[in-house]
Amino acid sequence: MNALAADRRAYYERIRQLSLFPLWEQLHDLVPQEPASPCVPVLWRFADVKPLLMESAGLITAEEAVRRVLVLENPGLAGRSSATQSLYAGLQLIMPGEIAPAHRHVQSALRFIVDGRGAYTAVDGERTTMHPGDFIITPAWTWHDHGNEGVAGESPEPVIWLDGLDVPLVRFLDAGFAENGDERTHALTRREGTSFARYGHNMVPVRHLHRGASSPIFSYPYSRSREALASLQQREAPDAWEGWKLRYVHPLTGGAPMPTIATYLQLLPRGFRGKGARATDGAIYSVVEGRGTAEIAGQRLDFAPKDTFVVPSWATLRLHAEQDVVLFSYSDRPVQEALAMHREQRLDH
Ligand code: GTQ
Repeated sequence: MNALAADRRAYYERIRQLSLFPLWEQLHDLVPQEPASPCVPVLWRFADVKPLLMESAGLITAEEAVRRVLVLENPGLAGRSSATQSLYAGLQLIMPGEIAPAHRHVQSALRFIVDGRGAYTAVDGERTTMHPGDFIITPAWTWHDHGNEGVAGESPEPVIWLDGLDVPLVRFLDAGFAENGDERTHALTRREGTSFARYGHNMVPVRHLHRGASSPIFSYPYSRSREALASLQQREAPDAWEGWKLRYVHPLTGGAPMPTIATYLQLLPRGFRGKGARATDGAIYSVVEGRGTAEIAGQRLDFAPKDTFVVPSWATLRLHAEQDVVLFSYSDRPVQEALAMHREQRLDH
């Protein structure tokens, strides 16, 4: 080491005592030329995770666990309970007869129903029955509990859904509050289907206007969303990058259903070979129908129904479909758009 390098080292050590360090050693990391996320492409096969989730039911009840969830932690973000830098993902299991008790928190949550029938979630006094493929929201600070009473006349089934929350974002902002309910279940004040009847048909009540940053629709049923994609498929050519892709909306604003998380459903026709694109919002995908491949930053991940995978920020994504494929996805795009920093780039191959 030459004299200057030694002097610098000694100086750095001295100023460290006062919690100071020289910007010039780290400027390139603090102000990168483009995003270089530590988040990595990753896929969780449902065939691997389901047996482990079922095993957890023998170790802990939903009641004791409060939420019996296996967290899908990005290997590039170890120890941070994060799927991407801003968003959390987990697979939650509720066995027949169980209740996951009422609580509320500042974190916004979505449920995307992956497997099984007969469970419900109750949000702010209204129950919603879960069906595979339904997208259900739990807006910030709303009371919610989950249960599984089965479907009348059918044998009871375990129900598994994907939880998507803005947990890392709220932690980053140090803005998290939560509380438990006094009772296991929060009192029901509206009949099931009320929010959808009021707001789910391209109409809204004249005298009952909901105010709030989040959608008054708690459940966006798969049957309706899938039908929209099927009828588009019959009427227009697919986009060369993303097939037919629709975003879920807050019916009063046209924006995302919750302020921090955008959600999408897309259909890729059998044989589709998408062109590459990248965006600053990394995303978590849940496969609803069909097999295919996601090529993410050059890495090929083969997916099947009910698998979950992560596309990091600014990683180039190419989607290939062996069969008709339906993908649900969520990202922090509304946050980036509110802050005027969202960018995307579409490649022509
Ligand atoms: O269902 O309320 O996966 O509070 C993580 C935190 C689910 C929930 C999670 C939660 C929930």
